[in-house]
Amino acid sequence: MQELGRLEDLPQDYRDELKELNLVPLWPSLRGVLPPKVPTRQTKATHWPYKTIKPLLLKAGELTPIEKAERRVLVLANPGHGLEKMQASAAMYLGMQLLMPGEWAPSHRHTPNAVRMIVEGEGAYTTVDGEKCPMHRGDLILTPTGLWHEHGHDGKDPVIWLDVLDLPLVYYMEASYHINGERQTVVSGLGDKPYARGGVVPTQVFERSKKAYPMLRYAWTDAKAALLAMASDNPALEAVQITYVNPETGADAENILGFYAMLLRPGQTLRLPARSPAQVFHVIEGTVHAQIVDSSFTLVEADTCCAPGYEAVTLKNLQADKPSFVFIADESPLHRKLGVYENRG
Ligand code: 1HN
Repeated sequence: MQELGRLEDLPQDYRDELKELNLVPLWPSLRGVLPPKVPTRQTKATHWPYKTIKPLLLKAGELTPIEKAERRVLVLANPGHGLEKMQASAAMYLGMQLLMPGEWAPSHRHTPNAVRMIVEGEGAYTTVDGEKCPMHRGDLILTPTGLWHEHGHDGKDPVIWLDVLDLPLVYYMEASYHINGERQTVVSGLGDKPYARGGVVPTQVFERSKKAYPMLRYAWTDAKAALLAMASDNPALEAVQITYVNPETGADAENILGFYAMLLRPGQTLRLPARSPAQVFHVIEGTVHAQIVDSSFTLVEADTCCAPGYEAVTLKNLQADKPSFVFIADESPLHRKLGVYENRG
């Protein structure tokens, strides 16, 4: 490939004049922004073991009252991006959040979309758009863009969950902001109940539901049952995976990031193709080995890791006698909408 001219090749007075006028020559930087064949990725394969996070998060519970934190979170920051950027990948933010019994994280809404995957503890809830969503281990709760949300805790033990947001992207777009609100009035009923049976949705006899996000809570008991049914119904099915979708449209549950749950059969090794979006893996149940580029991680329950895009990932269930279950978040909806999605096999 043709070597392009360097900045140093240009006379200093010419460079100074360009700089003064807020002008930059493209050719010294062209290969940097448009590298051959594979993008440059700052996202490094990174493993965050839960056993190292939990004591530090509980310590934060002693050091910082909820009133001083609003959200008591330790951010899972990818060192490839620089820790201060608070990003797991180009578009994904990850954090582990702690709520102690009796605490309340006040109502707000913001432009980035969030989900939470409940890791540990009983008795907490998130109220989203007036709907009180109970939190149990493995449940997925959406707080999509613009919807009011607040967290409360009526139980006895600390509750911890994993937050996944598209914050890095929305911030990069200069579109990230929040509004604080009042404690929400809870409306009766659980929004996910009418959607808990596959293939049937409520009929809108008189008017279409105006809710852009009809389902805000995806119970782990339902997701797990679907995975177990898929696995037993089709023993030859290689990848036993479900996508969290909007049940009214069939589209991804949120607009920017995609969310999935996977069952790895006892002892199964599964090679996931090299696709353009970065991915996050979080073990809901079991023990999984992940091979990502030159890194290999042993993920036990509640561990989280991330993988850059354009790389194959091999997952192996280290349990020989039981399935393991993995929650996956990725940037697929974003890549597909922007037309840059690739599957390179
Ligand atoms: C947020 O609103 C929550 O509501 C958690 O629990 C983490 C990280 C960045 C920006 C907003 C929450 C967040 C966040």
